[in-house]
Amino acid sequence: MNTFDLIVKNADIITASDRYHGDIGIRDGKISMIAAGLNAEDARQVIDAAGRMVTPGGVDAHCHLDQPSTDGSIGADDFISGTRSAACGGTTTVIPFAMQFKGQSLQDAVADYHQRAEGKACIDYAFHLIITDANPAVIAELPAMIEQGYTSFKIYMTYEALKLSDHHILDVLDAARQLGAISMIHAENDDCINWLTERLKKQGKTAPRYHALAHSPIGEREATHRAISLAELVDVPILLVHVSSRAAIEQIYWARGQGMHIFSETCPQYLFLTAEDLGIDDSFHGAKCICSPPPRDTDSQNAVWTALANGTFTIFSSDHCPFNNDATGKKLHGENASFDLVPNGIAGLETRMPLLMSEGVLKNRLSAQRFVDLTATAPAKLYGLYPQKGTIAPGSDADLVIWDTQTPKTISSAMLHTNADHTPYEGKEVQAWPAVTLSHGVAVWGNNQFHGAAGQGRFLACAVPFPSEG
Ligand code: DUC
Ligand code: ZN
Ligand code: ZN
Repeated sequence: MNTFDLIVKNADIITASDRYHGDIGIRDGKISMIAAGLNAEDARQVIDAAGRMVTPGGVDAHCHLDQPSTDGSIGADDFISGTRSAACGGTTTVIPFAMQFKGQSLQDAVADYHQRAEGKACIDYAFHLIITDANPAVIAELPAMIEQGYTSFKIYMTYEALKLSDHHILDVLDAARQLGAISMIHAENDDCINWLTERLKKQGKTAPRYHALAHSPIGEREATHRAISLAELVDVPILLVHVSSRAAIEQIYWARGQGMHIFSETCPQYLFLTAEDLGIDDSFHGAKCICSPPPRDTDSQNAVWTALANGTFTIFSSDHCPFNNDATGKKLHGENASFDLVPNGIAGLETRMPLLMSEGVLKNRLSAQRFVDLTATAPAKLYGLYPQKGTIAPGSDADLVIWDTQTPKTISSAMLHTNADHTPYEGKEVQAWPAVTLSHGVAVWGNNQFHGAAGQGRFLACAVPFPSEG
């Protein structure tokens, strides 16, 4: 009998802290041994990774799959197409959202999302809760939610159907503190957005490009500072999601300097798109890139790169939330709809890892170890999945990416595995793509083909990130 099911030989192994050469022995879906010179005859299968970086499979901790929208639009990806697309881009764990409708119990919300995921997910998944109604009965449900493995709560400061008042945010933060959970905050000032939107519309400025003006970085900065202040009041760590602007980054940097436990996330759209992608004229074309917060200017792009490299950002996620460019999605209200009626969100699960590897690591903006931390290790730690996920170590799941950095690729919608009918990165050149993605030691992507199957992914119950010491 073979000792290993698979050996990945001659790998350039990269973790968040190390880079070294070795062979990775895999058995029963787990990494069982890492050593130099494992005997190929001890394995049923061998992959020679000579000259190739091998990183942990990505953990994409921000994506929206099969999430019903409050405006009737329909997201392009369900759990099959979304997780298939993730696997083909090197992501082996996703943490989408289970969104509570106002008036719904959290228990009912998670039951609904389990039905959406079961038998469909091609890679492993956990859930964050979106809390839209923080009444006392909902707060009282949180200990049971934690017990069941939902240890992160997303809170919105904007969007009429989702937002919480500062009072209710404090209630959730207080509960998170007692339970050792992490709250994820969408920080944009709702009144600023509504006031600016009204003013722009009165001036007849309704094209997609005005979305970027309505969602001003000043509103993002104010809400970021307010979220930090609320967390300071309660004395609890928070994570600021999808941070887009230099102004917001400066608030986070300041708070860290004060010793506060502020974690933060950014996304590919804030590195590779600008407000100009929403249009430089009044055509509707730019609706494809409407997301919130919107892409900013090159100054903010530079600030995002710096904050990724210097540790201000904790994690790098996609905020994958694709809508087709038709009446189910971007054109829900027609081809000339005002920007505020266009569903927010873009596709990003499949391109997240290749874009950051290509433009970050291969262009020397980030070390390979920092890449691993941002895309896999830090999200696994923050959301209570480490060390099962997010690293290359004996005992960890054999979720790995073997990288091809020798074959240039031009990103096109046709080559991707999402159901979305477009990508914001159409025509962009990248120099890196997974040659092979392993999930539990089995190739789900290789030879430019998806080899996974619906239902292969398993639900992961998350541990609390901040357990009490006592
Ligand atoms: N903004 C969000 O907050 N969520 C989904 C997509 C988006 O653009
Ligand atoms: Zn958000
Ligand atoms: Zn989101």
